[in-house]
Amino acid sequence: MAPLLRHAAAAAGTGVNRVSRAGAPRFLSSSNRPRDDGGSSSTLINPGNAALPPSQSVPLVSPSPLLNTTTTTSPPTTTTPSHPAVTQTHPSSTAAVASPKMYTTSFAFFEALWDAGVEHVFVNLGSDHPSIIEAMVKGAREKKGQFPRIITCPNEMVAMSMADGYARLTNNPQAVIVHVDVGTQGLGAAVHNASAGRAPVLVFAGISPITQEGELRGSRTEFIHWIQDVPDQKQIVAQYCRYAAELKTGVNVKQMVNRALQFARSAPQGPVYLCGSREVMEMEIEPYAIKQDQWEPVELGGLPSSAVRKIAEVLAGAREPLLVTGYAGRNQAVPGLLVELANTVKGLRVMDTGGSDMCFPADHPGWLGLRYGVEDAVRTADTIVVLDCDVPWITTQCKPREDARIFHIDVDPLKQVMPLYYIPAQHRYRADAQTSIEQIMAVLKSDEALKAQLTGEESDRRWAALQESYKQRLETIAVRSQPLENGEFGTSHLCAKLRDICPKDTIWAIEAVTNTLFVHDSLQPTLPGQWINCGGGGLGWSGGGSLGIKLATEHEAQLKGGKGKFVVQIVGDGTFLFSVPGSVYWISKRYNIPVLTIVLNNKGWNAPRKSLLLVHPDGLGSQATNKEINISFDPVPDYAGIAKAAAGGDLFAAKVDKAADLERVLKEAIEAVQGGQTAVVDCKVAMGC
Ligand SMILES: Cc1ncc(C[n+]2csc(CCOP(=O)(O)OP(=O)(O)O)c2C)c(N)n1
Ligand SMILES: [Mg+2]
Repeated sequence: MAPLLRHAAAAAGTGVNRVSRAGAPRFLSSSNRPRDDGGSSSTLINPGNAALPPSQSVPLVSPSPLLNTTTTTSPPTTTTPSHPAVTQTHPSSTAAVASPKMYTTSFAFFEALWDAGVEHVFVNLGSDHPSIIEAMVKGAREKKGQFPRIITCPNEMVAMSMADGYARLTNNPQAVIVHVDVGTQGLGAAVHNASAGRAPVLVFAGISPITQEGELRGSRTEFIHWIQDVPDQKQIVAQYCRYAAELKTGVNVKQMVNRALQFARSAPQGPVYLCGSREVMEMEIEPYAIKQDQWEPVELGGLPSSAVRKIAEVLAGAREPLLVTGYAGRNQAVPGLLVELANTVKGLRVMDTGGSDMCFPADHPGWLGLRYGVEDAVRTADTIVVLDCDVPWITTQCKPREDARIFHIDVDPLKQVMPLYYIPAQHRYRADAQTSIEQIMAVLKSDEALKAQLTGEESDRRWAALQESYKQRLETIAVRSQPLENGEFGTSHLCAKLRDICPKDTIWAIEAVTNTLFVHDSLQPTLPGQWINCGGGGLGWSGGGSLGIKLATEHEAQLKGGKGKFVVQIVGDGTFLFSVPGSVYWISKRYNIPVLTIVLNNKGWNAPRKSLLLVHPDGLGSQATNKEINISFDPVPDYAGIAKAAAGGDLFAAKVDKAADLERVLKEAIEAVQGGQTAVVDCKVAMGC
């Protein structure tokens, strides 16, 4: 019996052109894209497999022109065993007789992705993917312009980080295809990063064949199919995923894909994982469509009305109000709303905690910059609103006053995947940031008593004090951004230069570890979406991440007939090596994705020393050399050279160690990138500035 929705293709024209909260178009739905699947009354056939069990066999009805009922018109396939242990197992195996036009689970999977707005699939292929490869070729040939673009990724972590970067900029999930258990493990820290960074990404991996005697097409044909058969493959990444499931049949693959995407796109957004055996992915099914507009993510509400009034009243009466955030800028409408709030509640300051996104612009006097949980304003504030934030302060280093009024508004205030989490908030709400701030603003603007409280002398005094402290903050940063007397320079100077000479709307992809605060202070991002920080703890995000961001900005601009923004990756030297540069710069060259990479070369890992000193300030290691505590990169790798080799030599590679050369080299690198060539500049940075 065919699924009910199988004949819903005609009705599926109800898809809507979804628009993000920030107003930017997010998806091209099926309604914008002419389909050419030949209608929905096609036939499910499996011409060569007499052994097909009843659960996978569907009666023949009027054959679709897309489906070929004869054995095959393509050249006969010869199987070359990839391992001496490979044997041909069962005469009914259909591997050699499959029609090139067949409509399989894999093909429907790609259709589902496309119809859901997934336009790129980052792939690392293997023996689990014969039907995936067939589907990719069929799609490229038969559905030109209506089939996801496939990007070959020689390393899984880079693939996932690309999809992650793309999603963080656009909120539009892309897909990653990897090889069974080993490819899933190859995703490595990228799954952690996507989860921590609230990046919606759909990962699919094949599962080793579930039959071994040729009972079904896809049955085992290679030695490795035994070796890669594991008890529960999805458990490798499930704890980082919003949803992890196995495709057990092809007949509802589109529903399963959309269910996964619904989880990925519902707050808190994050990665999802699907896996399916070769046999299930090979299964021929009847072409079908679903009603795409029925698969929107869950919408989060705002604050209860009593809470809106309470927060508005406390903010209006606060002597020293503070807002701490980390992800609120993912919705690019929020930074502007926070500016409105800070212009209304004069004296409100906003601290970013580097969750991921630019949440508050550096040109507002309430800007405290990005701080990792340590900032005087946290110690002195009498009212704190924690808004979409994981770590507002680090209690052992810095904590709020005992009598501070603390409100926690978050899409995930319980931090459901963290075993240990609590903050001393009197009130906590699961609510959407934009809606919540709009609600609070509406009360502040309409209530006469509150309006009176927010204007007048006291308010003017606070505003003046805020301007003064902001001025001092900028002066401190400017002093730190000077080159050193010995002609060298630190990260602050380097980033001040970058800010001066890169385009104003540059998107910064940041993984600067112990230099992050200097980078943020000197770049002073002001535009929503302009700053994306890894946020997770799995080093190596920014290589793939910056490529994904560049791909996304180009793609979105092209849809409007324009050009994408300039993208700069700023990365620690240790982190550069974690990012798998051999893959990153090959992909950058292969797919013409030009980005500028700045390597912060401080000769190794500074972070472990900082961690050591926080616990053993006077311990043995505190006096030991970097070499002795095993954090030094000596001899120093040729970072730009590694990238150039990966790009087949076509890459702008440079090193700078003198402030006098910096501007010239950076300008050359920027020019190269604007001309279409990726650039890597290895910058020797002094410590602590
Ligand atoms: C995948 C992974 N491995 C190891 C670590 C532990 N770790 C945290 S910071 C760091 C050093 C990073 O070095 P670098 O990028 O040079 O930054 P720096 O410390 O010099 O600022 C390491 C190894 C990690 N976070 N992630
Ligand atoms: Mg370093």
